[in-house]
Amino acid sequence: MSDQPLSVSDQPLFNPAFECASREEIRATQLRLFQEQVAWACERVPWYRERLADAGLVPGDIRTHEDIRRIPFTEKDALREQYPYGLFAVPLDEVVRLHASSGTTGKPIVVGYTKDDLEEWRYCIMSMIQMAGVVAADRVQMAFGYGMFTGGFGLHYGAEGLGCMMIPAGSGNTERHIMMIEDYGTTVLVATPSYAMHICEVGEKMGYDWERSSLRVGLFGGEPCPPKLKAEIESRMHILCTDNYGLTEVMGPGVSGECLASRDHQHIVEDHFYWEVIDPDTLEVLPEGSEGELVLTPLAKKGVPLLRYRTRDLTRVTTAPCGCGRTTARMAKVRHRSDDMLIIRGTNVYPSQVEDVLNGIAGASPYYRLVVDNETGLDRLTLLLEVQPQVFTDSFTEMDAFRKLVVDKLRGALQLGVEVKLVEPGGSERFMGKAKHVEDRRA
Ligand code: DLL
Repeated sequence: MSDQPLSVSDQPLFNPAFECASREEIRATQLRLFQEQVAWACERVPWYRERLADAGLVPGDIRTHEDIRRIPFTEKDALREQYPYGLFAVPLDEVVRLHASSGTTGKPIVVGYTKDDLEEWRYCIMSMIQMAGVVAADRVQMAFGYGMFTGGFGLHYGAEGLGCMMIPAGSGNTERHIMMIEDYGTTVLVATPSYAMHICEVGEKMGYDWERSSLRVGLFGGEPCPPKLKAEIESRMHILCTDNYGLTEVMGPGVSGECLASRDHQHIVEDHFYWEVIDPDTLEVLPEGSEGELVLTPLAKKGVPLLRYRTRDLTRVTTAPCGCGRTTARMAKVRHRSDDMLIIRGTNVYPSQVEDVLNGIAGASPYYRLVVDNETGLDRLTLLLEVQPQVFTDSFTEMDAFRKLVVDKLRGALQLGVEVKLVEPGGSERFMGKAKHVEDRRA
């Protein structure tokens, strides 16, 4: 297929009346929808009614954006404690779909969607994938699983809604994915970036020529896409790799997505999500542009309304004009979460800091794993790093010199001694969903 990604100027807008409205209009719409959500949550969910009453509030008290700050946050624990249906705002016979996110410990988070919620979700996905240059003529191949995870069904119905040919391959069976791309003329791949990288490698091993492939856009999300991984995928698969963000609790994918003009930010679908950025320690709302934790309130969700949900994802948001013409706010790519910080012998380390170091080392692949243990009684951080074929040799001296270079760079950046073990090309685990980069073996 000869179609090239659309240029910014001829990219169609999904809902220009809102996406290009003035900031004042956007904020006014958001306030009105927020007020409706507060009223809905308090009327239908006793838990919210009590929480607001404890804060001395009734829905009518929310008159301005400043008033919103008086509403208590909702935390993940509340969703766990109310498992499965405690926060549902409609009778269960009005719920037409359930999704869940497993997390690492305890009960899953369960969310329910009414028919209207599914329509709203479809809207969010349609506007988000259109930002990435996806058009009705595209053939969209799904490599997320169709299960309780929101990625598969969420993007499926949105792409279908836009008029795309949807190819519901699902995750796994990587060789078949490549065959389908070739045979069906797939133009858009939906996957986690980790799985996209794996599909790329398997294709290369099969002798598939990505440069000649019909594929032109990747719609990637569900996990951070570090710059090095993005660059690898773009150059090896010859596609435009776009990133989209979301989380089960507030809906799933469709919260924000990359446009063609602003490659390191994602436009928030602001008629469906109210955003705030807070300091995770003081819980104060931060001024625009500061890095902090993203707090989201879905503005049209009827099944399980959420007020001021603490996502734990760290980002910064700007309302500066964007080259694509949209006036909606943009969030910087999420690289880490406030709860994925490791404390090693008193030093704070985010996996994304390690990624940034690796990014600057030629020969370091995007595949790595951090293992933390304290077998000796002292915390120890070990990096298992896969090397790229161009630096892999039989020479122990050369490999050890490379290893020492990585140790030195990490010590310089993190102020911490990290043990580094090198893994041969192709020797580390590949993931079909979200990659797991950290293993904390401490008790
Ligand atoms: O991952 C929803 C989703 C599916 C988004 C497909 C995009 C595409 P959960 O499984 O609940 O939902 O995980 C949500 O994943 O709080 C972030 O920490 C992380 N995350 C999701 N998308 C991105 C992204 C889905 N584009 C959690 N960049 C979120 C960085 C992401 N992190």
